[in-house]
Amino acid sequence: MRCRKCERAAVINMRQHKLALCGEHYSEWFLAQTERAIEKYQMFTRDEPVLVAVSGGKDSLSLWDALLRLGYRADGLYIGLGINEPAPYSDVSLEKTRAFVSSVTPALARGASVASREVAKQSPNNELEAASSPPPLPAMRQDFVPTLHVIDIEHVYGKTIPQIAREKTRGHGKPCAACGLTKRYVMNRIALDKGYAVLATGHNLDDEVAVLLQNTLRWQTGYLARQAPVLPASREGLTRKVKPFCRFYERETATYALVRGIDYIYDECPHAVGNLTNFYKTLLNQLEAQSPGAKLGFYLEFLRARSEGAFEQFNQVEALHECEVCGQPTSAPGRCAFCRMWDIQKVDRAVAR
Ligand code: Q46
Ligand code: ZN
Ligand code: ZN
Repeated sequence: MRCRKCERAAVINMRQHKLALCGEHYSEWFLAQTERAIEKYQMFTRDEPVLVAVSGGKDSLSLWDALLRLGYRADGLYIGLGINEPAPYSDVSLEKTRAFVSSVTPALARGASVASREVAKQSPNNELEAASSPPPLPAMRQDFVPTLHVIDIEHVYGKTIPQIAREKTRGHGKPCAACGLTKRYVMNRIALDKGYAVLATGHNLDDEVAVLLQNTLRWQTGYLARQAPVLPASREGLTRKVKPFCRFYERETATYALVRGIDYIYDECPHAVGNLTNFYKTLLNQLEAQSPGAKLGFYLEFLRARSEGAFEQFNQVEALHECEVCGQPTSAPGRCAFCRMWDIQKVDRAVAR
C-alpha cells in the first residue's frame, strides 16, 4: 500500500476515509484533524492554558504531544492510582509518562524530531517498519516548556485505589467506581486550583461510541444529553472538559504514537479486562469490519441529532449544593461523594485537594 500523497510506503490505510498515508503525511493529517476538531467544537484557544489528563497510554500521550506541536499551552496531570497488582500498571505508566516528558522537553526547546525508529521497529504493525525515516515535526512555539503535575493518591489521601475500594461498598468487585470518582474529582480540582481554562482527555472515537451504544441500549437520556466533545463549565467549581480526539479511531491514535516514537504503556489497567465497555468495543469492531465508517457515522449522526435538540429536554442541570468540606458542587447537601468515600471530615481544603 502506497501513500496517497507521495508514493512512499503507507503506515496506515483508513478505509472509512479511503485514505492511505506514509508516516510523514499521516502525522500532518493527524495534527490537522486535531486542530480542526478543536476549532469546530470551540474547545480552547492558543492563549488558554490546557491541562491534559495523562495516563501513560497511547491516547493521552499522543494528545499531549499533538497539542504541544500545534502550539497550545498544554501541561499534563498524572494521577498515581497505586494499581500494581497483579502487574505494576501504575509504576510503569508513570515511568512512560516521565520518559515522554523528558523526550519532548529538550525537543521542544530545540525544535528537533523526537521520532524514534527503535519504537517503530518494536511495533507489531509491519507496515510501520517500512517507514524509511522518522517524519519531521511541525514548527512549534519555543516560549513554552510543559509541566507534568503528579498526584499520588496514596501519598495525598493515605490509601491506594485498590485499598480504598476494598473498604467501601462503592468498590465491590472492581475498583473502577472508586477510581472513576477519585480521578474525576482530582482532575477537576487540580485544573481549577492551578488556573487551567480547560481539562483535555484522550478519549477516542472507540471510547465514545462504546459509551454511546451502552447509553442508547438503555435509553439513558440524561447521559446522552451530556455526551459531547465539550462539556462546558456549567457552574462555578466545575472546569470545562474537552475531548479533542473524539473523532479518531483507536488505531489512528496508536499509529500516531508509533510514528512519532512515543513509548506508551501497551497493557490496559488490569481491572479493565472483561469490562462492559470492552465488550461493546468488540461488538462495534465487528460492525465496522462489515461496514467501514459505521462507528464514525453513528457518532457524528448522534452529535448532529444532539445539536438539533433531540436530547435538550433531558439536559437538566441538577440543583447543586456546595460540599461542606471541600466546597465542590454536589447533588445533595452535606459532604460530596468524594469526601464521603475518603472520609474527609473537617474543613481542610488542603487535604481535600
Ligand atoms: S484505571 Fe481505574 Fe480504569 Fe483501572 S481501576 Fe477501572 S477506572 S480500569 S479507565
Ligand atoms: Zn506520503
Ligand atoms: Zn467534598
